[in-house]
Amino acid sequence: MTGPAKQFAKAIVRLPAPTFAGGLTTANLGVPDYSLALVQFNNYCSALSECGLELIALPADENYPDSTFVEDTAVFTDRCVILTRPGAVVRRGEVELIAPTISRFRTEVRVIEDPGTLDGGDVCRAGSHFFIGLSQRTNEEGAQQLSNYLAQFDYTSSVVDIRTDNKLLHLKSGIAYLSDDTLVLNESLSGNESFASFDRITVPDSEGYACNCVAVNDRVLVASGFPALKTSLDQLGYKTVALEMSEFQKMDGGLSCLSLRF
Ligand code: CIR
Repeated sequence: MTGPAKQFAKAIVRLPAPTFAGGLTTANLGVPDYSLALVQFNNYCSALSECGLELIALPADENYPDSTFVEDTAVFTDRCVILTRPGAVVRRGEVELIAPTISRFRTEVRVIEDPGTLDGGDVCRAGSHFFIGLSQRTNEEGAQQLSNYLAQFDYTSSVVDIRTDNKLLHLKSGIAYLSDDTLVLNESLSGNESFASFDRITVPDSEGYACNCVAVNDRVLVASGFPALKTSLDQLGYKTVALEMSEFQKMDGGLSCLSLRF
């Protein structure tokens, strides 16, 4: 139905800024260590390169502590790219900052406009279908604008309301599409009827952070320290690559947030 995982050729990343610890967070896991964040970021970039991706690495911008989480600024598809309007006002300038780079790779560029808000972390592509999370960051107008743009390019979409789930910042905090109609899902989402037709790998609440894994070509990047999900994926034949993410977890960020893959 939705088909194999997307094959990616490139990824845009942005170096964490020295002001990284000043970003938004609800995690209560302490202050991130900037030097360690840089090490973890470099390992993440190496893993993407080993998956065969060419990296477009942008410089740090200390005016935007969360700007390393580039995923929230755009939604890439094969046919178009949609620039977002992040729900957190302090992050809105990140879109303008990255737009010239993004526009180099797609001629069809659309923009989410006021009063819509949308974070890329709320958008999960599953083949030619896109799940759009309604969250504390993405509102109904933003989701509707994205859905309209996607329809113009023959993609389908549906909305998943996670506004009452206080464990999920974004939809992709609790869901990842692997390939061939298989989803990794947080316990709280796995019974949601939106996903009923998919094969589901359910992640226990104790490993909630691990849901944000990323299928990149023939591998799946997973956060280190979450053995239940890694073991399930290994047993199903996925080639997993475990990466330390502790410093990004402290800022509510996961593996998908650190790159725009296309
Ligand atoms: C924020 O709260 O906006 C950042 N500290 C974390 C963003 C994580 N992005 C994502 O899940 N796509």
